[in-house]
Amino acid sequence: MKIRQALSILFISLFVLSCSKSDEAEEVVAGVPSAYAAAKLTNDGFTANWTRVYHADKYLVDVSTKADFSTFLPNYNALSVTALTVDISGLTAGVSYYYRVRAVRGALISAFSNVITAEILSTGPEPTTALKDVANFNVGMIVRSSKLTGQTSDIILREFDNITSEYEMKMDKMYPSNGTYDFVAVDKIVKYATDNNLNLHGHALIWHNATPDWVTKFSGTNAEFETMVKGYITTVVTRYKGKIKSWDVVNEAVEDGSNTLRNSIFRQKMGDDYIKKCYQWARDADPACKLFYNDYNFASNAGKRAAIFKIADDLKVNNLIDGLGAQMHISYKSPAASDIQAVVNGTVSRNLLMHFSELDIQANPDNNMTTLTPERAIEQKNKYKEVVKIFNAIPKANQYALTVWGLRDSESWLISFWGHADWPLMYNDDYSAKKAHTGFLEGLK
Ligand code: 9MR
Repeated sequence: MKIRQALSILFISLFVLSCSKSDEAEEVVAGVPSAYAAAKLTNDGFTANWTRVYHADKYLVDVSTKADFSTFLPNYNALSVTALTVDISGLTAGVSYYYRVRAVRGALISAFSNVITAEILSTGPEPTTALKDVANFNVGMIVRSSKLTGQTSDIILREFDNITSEYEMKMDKMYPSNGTYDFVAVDKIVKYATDNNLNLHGHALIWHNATPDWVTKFSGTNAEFETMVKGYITTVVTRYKGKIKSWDVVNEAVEDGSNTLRNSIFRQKMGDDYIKKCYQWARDADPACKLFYNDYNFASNAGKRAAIFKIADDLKVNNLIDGLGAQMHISYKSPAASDIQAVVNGTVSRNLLMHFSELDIQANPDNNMTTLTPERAIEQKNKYKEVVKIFNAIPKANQYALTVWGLRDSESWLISFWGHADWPLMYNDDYSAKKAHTGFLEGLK
């Protein structure tokens, strides 16, 4: 009797155990696959891929040209696939497709995965509609005095209506030795801007990274140093009064990490209010000139953003600032749109002009590519679009310009700065437009 009792307890326990196991399995198969970004984009297809769902027998893949899947591509309405990937082909270049996946086990079907957008590469060159013809704001490009001719100039004149000197309007170039100025390059750029009716943004009077040696090793007293800086700012701003419509007076004054004032030679010799003094001298020299403060990591670092706004607030009390430059040396994956928007919101709420002053978008920030892949070109394009869209939505009265920091990829400062391949700009080396350029245009819509 005891043995029979023991056996029946054993059977009951095994039964309960097996029931609870199959319950578990049912729950698991109801798990939803996560769809990954489309891989291997070509001009007629892509590879859809997704995460494995435990115990699933197969997956059902939908592909549509509508984000709400109100219609399906023939053959791609619940296409049954046992692998975790399927090649989708026969698609049309330039069209966006959407895909989603479900997992199946026996009669059970999971909910839909997230929806992935795959943009099929357009064939042929990107459209070269001139940016300035479509934008309702000034579109800027950097220039070098030695490259104001040929195809570079053709593109500048076709696409842009605002220019910034990449390095020739900095103290190390304009004021190479005490008492001796060199304005040859600047004069050339000013003439180019005037002849071609381009707005010229001045960049940058005071920047710790472009300070000549004789200034960093200044031998006189602090008072003499200050007189020298006043003389320099007054001379330069007066010389180009009415021709250079705006200046970055102080560039990158905030220290990384601490977000306090960088201990530049200017701060050491002139004190914490060196910034205010510099803006006052620039204002006195050309009261109509728009004065900007310009810095990097303005979007990506909230602490730095606050420090920059504090500088602006202090200057604004005395009406010494008109605008803020957010450099926008960013990557295809960061900062988030909300952080870029925070820069805009803080600038607009202070009623200052906004200059996205040095836009370039790294496509290879992790240095894991040797050529720009079609997928990454699209991700980069989407970031260009996002940035332009945010700038385009700024109230007219607060839009100054959106300046791109370089024309062709190989000319970008980023290549030597990071020491590896990247393609951060809107033009290929053969002067053809990249997808990034199309992204800029799409951001204007
Ligand atoms: O792109 C510029 C590079 O060609 C110059 O050698 C360098 C020094 O003058 O400045 C680069 O531009 C910088 C800009 O003036 C300020 N923000 C950071 C930019 C990249 O370093």
